Amino acid sequence: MSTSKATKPSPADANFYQLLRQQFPKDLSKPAIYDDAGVYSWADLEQGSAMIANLLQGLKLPAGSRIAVQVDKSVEAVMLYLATLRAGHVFLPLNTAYQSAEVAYFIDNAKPAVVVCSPANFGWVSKLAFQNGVGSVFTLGDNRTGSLLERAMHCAAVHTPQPVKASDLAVIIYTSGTTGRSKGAMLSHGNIASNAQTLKTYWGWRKDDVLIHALPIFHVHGLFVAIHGALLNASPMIWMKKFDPQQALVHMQRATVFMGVPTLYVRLLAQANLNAKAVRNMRLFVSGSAPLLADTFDEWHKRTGHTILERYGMSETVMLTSNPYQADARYNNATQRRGGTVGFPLPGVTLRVVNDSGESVAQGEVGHIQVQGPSVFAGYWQMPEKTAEEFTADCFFKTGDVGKIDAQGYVSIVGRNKDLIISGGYNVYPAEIESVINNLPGVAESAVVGIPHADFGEVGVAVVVARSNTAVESAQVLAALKSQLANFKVPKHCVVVADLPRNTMGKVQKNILRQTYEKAFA
Ligand code: MLC
Ligand code: AMP
Repeated sequence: MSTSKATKPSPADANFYQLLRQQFPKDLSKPAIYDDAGVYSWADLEQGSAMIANLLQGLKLPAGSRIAVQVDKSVEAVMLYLATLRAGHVFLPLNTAYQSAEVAYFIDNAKPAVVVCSPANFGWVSKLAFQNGVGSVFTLGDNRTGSLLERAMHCAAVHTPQPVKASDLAVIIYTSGTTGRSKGAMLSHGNIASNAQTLKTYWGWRKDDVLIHALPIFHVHGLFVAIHGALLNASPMIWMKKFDPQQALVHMQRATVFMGVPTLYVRLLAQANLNAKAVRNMRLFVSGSAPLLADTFDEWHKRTGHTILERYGMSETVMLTSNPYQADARYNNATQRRGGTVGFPLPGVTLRVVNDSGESVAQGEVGHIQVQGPSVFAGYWQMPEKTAEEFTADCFFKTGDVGKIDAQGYVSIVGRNKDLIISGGYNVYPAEIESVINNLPGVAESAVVGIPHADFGEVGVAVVVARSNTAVESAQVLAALKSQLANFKVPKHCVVVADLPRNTMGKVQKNILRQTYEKAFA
């Protein structure tokens, strides 16, 4: 079988794997991924994903079945992603930090046909899955173990990708909501393909590029921006299971592209041996998922001579804006990557800033960011009302971010009108944490706010009020949260107070709490 002939896909032949496969190098024995365990070739990716795709197809699931995956980072997990695309099913990645109540919600909401979990979690995950009517539960370890590979080993290593339309679903990414319950953002083959192609050109991917892959693969940044970028350019990836700044510096000797959330740059800057010589082979440093502080941007330039390229995106939209890599003819051939900005709307993206009444604001004025474009999602999984609320009548998506556009066209994000904390690149919704705290014995009410933090950018602080005549200990609150929530959601500090500040309408004044605890991690 061969899908390598570069033909234009027909409308029913928009399987994103097909597009990726067309870009694989002619010589499939070349290295595709350098992992601690060895080197994976392009043939390994093609054949490994074919075997898993055949296994999935052998299950005779309806097209578009959800394949929920909560596994540690591995190359085989990438094969499973590619296999899901090939088989015409929908990949549903889950953060490995999620605990049973969180996973139970996703399984109940998404009704996956297949769940793949790490061998260590098989007991509790399979119980949840079978209770919810999931047909098959497989395991996949990060050391090539587990029932998924054992079963796939017996399947054929050739597979023709299922024909799909560009509008058919490829991935559902869950993003928490202000109500504390996650919404599944539905992304189609067309959404992810168009964004990957746009970034390939906009970031000037070169034939000799080598990407350091240092991010988790259950979110848009690591799964789409990084993996799609490398695969679509036939560039090898150096695979890091977990980010380690010293190891990353070693890899920079032979890599050219690095992508990270701001925390990774902060941690790299803490290394005494980070200097221009250490990164002399590098071409491009990309940052996103959270605001990059001006200090980090400036310090990086001073230490390495490189200017970090900051871009902005969301699970619902993939990438929306980017600072220029090369002269952007749409903006007077601007080449400058400006700290504190997220650059220009990507080609094909329309971005506008509006006031509370939905009217466009004057240039330079702050307002709500709304977007339209080929990578903007189709809506939230089985939440038509929520989807309708998040789109304007003229079909712009309301990002929930607040920003402005300057005279040269650079977009800056200055805040959010969603109550959201972004910690180390992960989203934490205070409402979710507050509802867990409020259910703890002895608690009357609580508020969780984001406080500046040198390493994670922002972290949560929980402010708790006890019921009258009841004693509540902060340590107990934190321990209870740790036992129920993904670790990154647990506030880094908790204080018990007599009452919460409120305005005349009775609403908790979170701005006052933020000011009060502003220096908690200074
Ligand atoms: C880990 N911890 C965190 C945390 N990560 N706390 C707050 N925020 C985080 N992000 C906590 C753990 O609970 C633990 O606490 C302690 O820190 C150490 O855990 P660890 O697992 O050793 O942490 P570490 O491996 O150092 O992880 C830090 C990190 C990781 C920054 C490398 O968080 C990370 O990979 N972040 C990237 C997230 C990402 O890819 N986002 C993209 C989203 S897509 P304790 O108390 O248990 O010891 C998106 C769209 C877009 O936003 O535009 O890209
Ligand atoms: P997620 O839901 O995990 O996809 O997170 C998307 C959110 O991350 C966006 O709505 C922004 O609030 C934030 N974000 C992503 N990139 C940037 C950036 N470069 N600067 C500031 N915020 C960002």
